Amino acid sequence: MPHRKPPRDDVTDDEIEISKPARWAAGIPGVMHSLQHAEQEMGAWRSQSTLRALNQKDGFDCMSCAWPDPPKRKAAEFCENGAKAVAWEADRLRVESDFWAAHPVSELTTRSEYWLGQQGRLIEPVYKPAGEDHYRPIGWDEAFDVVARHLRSLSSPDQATFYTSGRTSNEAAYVYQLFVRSFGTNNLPDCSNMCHESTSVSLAETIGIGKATVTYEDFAAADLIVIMGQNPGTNHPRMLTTLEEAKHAGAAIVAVNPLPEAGLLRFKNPQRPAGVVGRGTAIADQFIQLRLGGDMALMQAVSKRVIEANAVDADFLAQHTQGFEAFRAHLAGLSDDDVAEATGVPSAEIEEFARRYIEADRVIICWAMGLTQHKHAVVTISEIINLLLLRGNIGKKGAGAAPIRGHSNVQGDRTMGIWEKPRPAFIDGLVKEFGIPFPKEHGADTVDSVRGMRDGTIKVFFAVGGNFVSAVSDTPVTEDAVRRTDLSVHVATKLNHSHTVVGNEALILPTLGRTELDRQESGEQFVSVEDTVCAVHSSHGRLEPAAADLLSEVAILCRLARKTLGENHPIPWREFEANYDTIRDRISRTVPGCEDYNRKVRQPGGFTLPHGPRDERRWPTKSGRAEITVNDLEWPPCPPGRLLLQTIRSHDQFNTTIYGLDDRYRGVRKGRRVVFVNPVDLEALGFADGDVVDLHSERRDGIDRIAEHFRVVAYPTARGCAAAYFPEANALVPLDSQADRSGTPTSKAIVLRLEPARSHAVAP
Ligand SMILES: Nc1nc2c(c(=O)[nH]1)N[C@H]1C(S)=C(S)[C@@H](COP(=O)(O)OP(=O)(O)OC[C@H]3O[C@@H](n4cnc5c(=O)[nH]c(N)nc54)[C@H](O)[C@@H]3O)O[C@H]1N2
Ligand SMILES: Nc1nc2c(c(=O)[nH]1)N[C@H]1C(S)=C(S)[C@@H](COP(=O)(O)OP(=O)(O)OC[C@H]3O[C@@H](n4cnc5c(=O)[nH]c(N)nc54)[C@H](O)[C@@H]3O)O[C@H]1N2
Ligand SMILES: [Mo]
Repeated sequence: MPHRKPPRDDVTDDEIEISKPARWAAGIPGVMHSLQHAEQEMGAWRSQSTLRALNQKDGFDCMSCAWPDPPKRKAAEFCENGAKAVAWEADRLRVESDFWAAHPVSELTTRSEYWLGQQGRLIEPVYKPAGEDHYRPIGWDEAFDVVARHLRSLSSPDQATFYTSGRTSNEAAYVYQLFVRSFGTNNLPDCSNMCHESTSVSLAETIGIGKATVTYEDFAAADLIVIMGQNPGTNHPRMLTTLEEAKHAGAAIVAVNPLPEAGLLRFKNPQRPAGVVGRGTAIADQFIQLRLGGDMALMQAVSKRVIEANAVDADFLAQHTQGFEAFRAHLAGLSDDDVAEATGVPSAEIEEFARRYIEADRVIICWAMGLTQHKHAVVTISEIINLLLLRGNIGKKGAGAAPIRGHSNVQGDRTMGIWEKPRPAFIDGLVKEFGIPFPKEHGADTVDSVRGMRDGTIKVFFAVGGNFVSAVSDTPVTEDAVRRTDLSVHVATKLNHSHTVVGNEALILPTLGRTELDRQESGEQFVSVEDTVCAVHSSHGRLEPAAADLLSEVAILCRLARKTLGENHPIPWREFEANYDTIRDRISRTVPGCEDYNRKVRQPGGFTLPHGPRDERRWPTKSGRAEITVNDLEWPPCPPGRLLLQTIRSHDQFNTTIYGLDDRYRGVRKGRRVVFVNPVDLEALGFADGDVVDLHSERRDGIDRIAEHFRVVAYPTARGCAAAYFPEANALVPLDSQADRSGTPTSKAIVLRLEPARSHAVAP
């Protein structure tokens, strides 16, 4: 049995160490750090051979982020954080059978995510019966019986909700949505609801398809790349290599962010000998430090200047768009004072940005959570599209809209039908293929599901992956909601906090990870995934499974379908489980763009899904044209004496999975309960660096939401803004504080009041 120093679960904030934020990202420390992590968890040999297969054409897809693989792979095509994700999954430790008797649920729920993740891989199904405080091992068959019994006893299929986190493969996602819809509901919430939903809503409306309009190759062909609300150095580290290549090919880069993130400033490439010494590559030619939520104003201000300078692409506008005249008229009334208040950015900087935009023939605009998690997120993204359309920057080489997705297969899951609001045509296709009815009424998204559980209309919670209660907002409300269910079920690789927040009965069903060999009746299987630029390819696990009787996600879902729907159900679940090719045959026939899927996905490097606007400037909107939209300017209000708080990721986490307690680039070590505030604001509010405070979130509902005991860090964020880590700060986001029309929790715009801490010692 491998040994590892037992993780400490008693770290207090008093140990937090703060130093200066880094000025550059990824170099020797990046690589060293990842190897250290990997060897500790996987062992030296396994880590070498596993990491070598990561993101190679015949290897497995990295489960960290959705950044694409380059057409020409390097020998080591992974980043520090990908290596951490692999090491975390390929852990040699196991949660052994006696663990469950030793640790009651009431104790586990007080443990940190860090501690839970460090217990090792889950290897057998466990069940917590009603009225008991312990999980206990249970057979697979019995476990499926428990779920099927609950599902069949519901008075309506809508009394169950089925969550997906974006690590699920295309094959598992397809089978999952088929099972859930055969059962009779569209309650298919997913992590997208909390992530890029605002993007999907805006793009569907403006260009007719909710996905990026660029391919990997476009980056090297761009004249200008704008990176808004995204921290690639931590969250998409391989993107830095792409940006570096684009810079060498002549692109300029503008970064728009309230924080001077290390990866946006300067990059030292660990894959090149020259990268690890010397000064590396400066990334951003212009850094616009704007106030949280000021992006809509910035986009409108730049669009206005483009129009005033007569720099629009009139032919493109006439041929491909509608709404330009109304947009021009609307922007004529844009007030400079409003722009200044919303952005906090001097007008000279906006002029410079506008000049760069006008001078560039090919422009890509990238964005991520800094834009999608605001109340006015959808219209903010629509303003990006407006600006791109003005100069024909969609559907040409080196240009386009580039939402950068989070989870490695979040986009593929949607393509496969994981969506609570399916298109009628998609459902019609399923009906035609399988010859049985499927529901069309929209189902519950993530926040709706919490409301349903809270109000008693949803009684069964089922999750394939993810960490629902830690990822959703208003933590105490969400926890309480799940505790009201009759049954909560998690399909997972490792323990997390959601598994300890249980319904009356609860199950944890362990599963194979993406690194592992997946053997079924017909032999070794592979799965497929889609990245953020619509490239679909196969992924082959390499390692021996963590335990002999672990089931794949596909197997779990097929067996559950058989138990729930009966052995005579017309969908061939048994065949699906035995041979994933049979699933892909159905994908070919029912998912647009996936025709001949089995062949195409086997090509080295896979294939790219068709995309009307990108490929041929064909716009699948209602009007058949790209829509230039008119949107009234919005930005988040912040009363005097308050700050706007955003919740972000540290360098040592993947969402709710905490790999370690350091955030190297931001100069934080040994702790996570920190709040970053501009020193001028700190002084004005009567606080100082090093103070310990409670964070209070203010909302008109009168409820005082509190996250206790945070160390104040004086930090060069934009004035009036603050930042703390997710998920520690999720308790501060009110459940009903959601983006208009997309429903995404507003995790980047919380009205914050600082108060001296009432208590001391709080768990990390
Ligand atoms: N290592 C690692 N990789 C990951 C993840 C992880 O947790 N760890 N998570 C994955 C997932 S699911 C996702 S969705 C992505 C997330 O990737 P990111 O979107 O980069 O993640 P966040 O940490 O939320 O960072 C948001 C960034 O936007 C900035 N920002 C916040 N508000 C605003 C605003 O109003 N305007 C502008 N212009 N900027 C703003 C913040 O300062 C920060 O730099 O990463 C994916 N990759
Ligand atoms: N305040 C605040 N809240 C946020 C955000 C924010 O920026 N601020 N970001 C939001 C975003 S962008 C997202 S995407 C969500 C993320 O929400 P989720 O996707 O629900 O959360 P994760 O932390 O990614 O889920 C990690 C868990 O997935 C399980 N897992 C890992 N690999 C596998 C696998 O191969 N199979 C299975 N079945 N399980 C596996 C493990 O048990 C692990 O603990 O959080 C959202 N919440
Ligand atoms: Mo995400």
